[in-house]
Amino acid sequence: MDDYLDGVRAAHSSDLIFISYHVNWPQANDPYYLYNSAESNARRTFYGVSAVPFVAMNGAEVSGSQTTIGNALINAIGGFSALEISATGEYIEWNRAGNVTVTLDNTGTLSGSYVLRTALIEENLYYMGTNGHPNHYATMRDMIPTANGVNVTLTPNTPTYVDLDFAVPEAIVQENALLVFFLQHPTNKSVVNAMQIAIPSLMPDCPNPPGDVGGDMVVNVQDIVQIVSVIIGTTSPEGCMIQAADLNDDETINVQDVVMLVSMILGN
Ligand SMILES: [Ca+2]
Ligand SMILES: [Ca+2]
Repeated sequence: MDDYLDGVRAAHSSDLIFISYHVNWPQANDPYYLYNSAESNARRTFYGVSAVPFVAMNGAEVSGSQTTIGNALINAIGGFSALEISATGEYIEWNRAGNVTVTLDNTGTLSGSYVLRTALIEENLYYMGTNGHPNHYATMRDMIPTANGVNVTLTPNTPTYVDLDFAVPEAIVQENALLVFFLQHPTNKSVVNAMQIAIPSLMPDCPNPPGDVGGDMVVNVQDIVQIVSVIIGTTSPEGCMIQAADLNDDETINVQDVVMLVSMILGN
């Protein structure tokens, strides 16, 4: 079943968004369950799952043969949604934190209470489970801010905006991480729409060169003053400043970076 769904997913990667919640069976020590068992359990309980494999679509279980399940997913592609989800924001690789503004563009008649849920998922995990399935995709690592999501009240023909702060913990490979946003009805569990955004696409494209801590596009003695002020805490570093200051790319700004900057300026 897992292999089959992986195939469906690969064949329709631009149309289908998956989130894989790992549970404690058949294997109680599944590392992706143990990593965030509280939120995996919260999602399992929400859907009333008591056995796996379990596929939920629009809040309801899709059961039957794997072909039946796969076809149900494929047939849902292209379905109309009166609400579009988009997100913009910034993620700073260095401090592994970011912020996004999610727009729920309600161009139709949807109204009332919904829940915006956001999952931080990780692709391309490898762990040989007791079920013989080693490759794990779209694995839920964290729910932002929690598995409860954010309650929103929709008004017809009116966009709703949700601001979210998030972090990508050390255990997760940033380049393989994505945020999945989905708007869900709180009781019938139907999903109005979903979208996902890759974490690397939120990383700022810095115009300033390495060493240009001040951001004036020139690397000179002023940048030494600026990097020192970052280190002693006089300046709180932001996006491109951080990237330019961390010259040895070890995700820390310290005296080693100052040494490199000085030698850069001296032309050594
Ligand atoms: Ca500069
Ligand atoms: Ca450094």
